[in-house]
Amino acid sequence: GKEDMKWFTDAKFGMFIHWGLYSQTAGDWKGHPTKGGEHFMLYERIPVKEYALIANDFNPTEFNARKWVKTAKEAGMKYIVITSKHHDGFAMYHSACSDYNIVTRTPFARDPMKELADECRKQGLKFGFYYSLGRDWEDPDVPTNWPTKAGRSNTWDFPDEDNKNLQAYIDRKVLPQLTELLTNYGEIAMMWFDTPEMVTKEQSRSIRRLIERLQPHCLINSRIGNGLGDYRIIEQKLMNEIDPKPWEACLTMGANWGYNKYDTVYKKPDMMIRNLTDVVSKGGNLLLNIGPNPQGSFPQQTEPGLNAFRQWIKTNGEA
Ligand code: FUL
Repeated sequence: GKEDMKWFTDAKFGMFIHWGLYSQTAGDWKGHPTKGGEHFMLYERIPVKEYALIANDFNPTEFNARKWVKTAKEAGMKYIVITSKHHDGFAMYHSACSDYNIVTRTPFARDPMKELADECRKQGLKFGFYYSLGRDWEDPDVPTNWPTKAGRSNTWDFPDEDNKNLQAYIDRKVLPQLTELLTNYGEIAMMWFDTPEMVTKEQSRSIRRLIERLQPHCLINSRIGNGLGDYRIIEQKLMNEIDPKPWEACLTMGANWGYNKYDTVYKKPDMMIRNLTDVVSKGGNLLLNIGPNPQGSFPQQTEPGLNAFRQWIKTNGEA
């Protein structure tokens, strides 16, 4: 409902976190640098079987939910949105319906989504999940057929694009995983979908219905597809004019969304502050992204920006 939008339009500023197996490889694959950042599995056409082996090394022992949430809070951010599953299909939480998940497959064996959800509640931040919808390179039934045929789906493991059945994937993975995410983690403030691509209106509707049933106050971004979201997002750009309808700009601090060790030049702190004031002055929210490193910490390059926000808030009050 309309009232559910209020915390969002009041919030102005949130933290986006891209964290997955791609954070572990950090821009390298078999000794060479890769293109595509967190999309390198697609760029390199890596078979799921091989990509899955990254999980054996995934052990971010420095991960500390209390610290992450505190860092966001001190920077003036009011909510956190984190990748529960990116395009690679790997669940960053304990999923019972797919063993391709962090608890089952990695030596880390913890559910960081649970720890973060609990910490956000404790420290008074809203918490939401990113979920890659129309791209999943682990599932055999996800065609993208866009922008050119087979442009963005896993055609090396699963070459038969024409016989992929998106509905089978939605029934087998999407709806069950959304049910888990909206049942086992307390109040979820938003579902932040990505890449709806081939998802039909009826499919978007069924996803929306499920969310409304499980968590009626959960906001849904526009990438649920087919005009069925509650608010609009823009990616890696700013808005030209004031938009009175709720919207959010997502920007990343470095060049990639997921951690990449070759990504060393981050936005200057004064640039980030100008981005925030620009977005807020036009009626939007800024969702500013950090990609945690293989140890499970925020990269040191994020510190100048985060410090600047902390200082700025002291002087100017909250955005
Ligand atoms: C894009 C994705 O392809 C990127 O990896 C990232 O998640 C960004 C926020 O959305 O569409």
